[in-house]
Amino acid sequence: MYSLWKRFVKKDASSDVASRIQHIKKSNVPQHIAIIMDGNGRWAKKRALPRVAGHHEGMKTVRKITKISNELGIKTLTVYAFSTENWKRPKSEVDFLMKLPQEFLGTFLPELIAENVRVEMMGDLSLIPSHTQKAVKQAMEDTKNNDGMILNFALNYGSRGEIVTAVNSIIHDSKNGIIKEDVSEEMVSSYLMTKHLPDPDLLIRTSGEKRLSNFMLWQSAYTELWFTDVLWPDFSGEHLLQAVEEYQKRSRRFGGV
Ligand code: V0D
Repeated sequence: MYSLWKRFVKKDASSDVASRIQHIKKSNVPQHIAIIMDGNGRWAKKRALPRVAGHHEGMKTVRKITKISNELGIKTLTVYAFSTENWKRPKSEVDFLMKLPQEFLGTFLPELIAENVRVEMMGDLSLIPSHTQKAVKQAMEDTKNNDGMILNFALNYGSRGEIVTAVNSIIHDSKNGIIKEDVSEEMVSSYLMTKHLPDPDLLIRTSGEKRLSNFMLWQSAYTELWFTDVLWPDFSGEHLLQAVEEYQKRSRRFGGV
């Protein structure tokens, strides 16, 4: 009877989130995690709610996962908020999505500042509505001196477009004599929107699809990929811990000589 009780207590303690965080932090935490936050529409459909209700719930999940990522000691979290392909959605849905940054920042920016998080963006901001631009630029400005975790939003981002822009800039700088040497991998990296960031160590995609969908193609050359059927609004700290634990197992297996 006693040993059964002891086993119960032990099991309960080892699955405790706080102790798992401590365990994870002792070895090889991914520096940079990138997430494709898929399944918001499906989450809403399952509940007979409009698609935008799923997007709204997904926004709250971004906040939740930012907090636990910070606690884990992750240095950069990049989330795919809006792709260059997402403009093809109905105008009413796009209009709703473009209000989410303001709501997110209005609700959570004070907490992010208190947690020393720096908010950054990658993507072509010039094409998003000016009210959205204003909110995200203000957030970047308000957090630019924070030296904790970077929360990097991919907004109107597409990886092939990013690479094409980089190639054109390289050609431009070559013609102007700013670049004299041959193109190298390091040079291409230094012309991407992620030039100041390490490549992602771990890429998570929720909701069952197993594709990169034009997200960080160059940067993900060596990234560990982790897929789950869980829909983004249902994604929890528990799932993030699972992904990071799996990442640590893989890098222990392949990392050693
Ligand atoms: C909808 C799931 C936070 C994916 C998450 C403009 C689809 C919720 C932001 C956000 C979106 C962006 C910038 C910023 C602060 C917050 C966001 C969009 C969509 C598209 F500075 N969630 N979120 N932006 N969704």
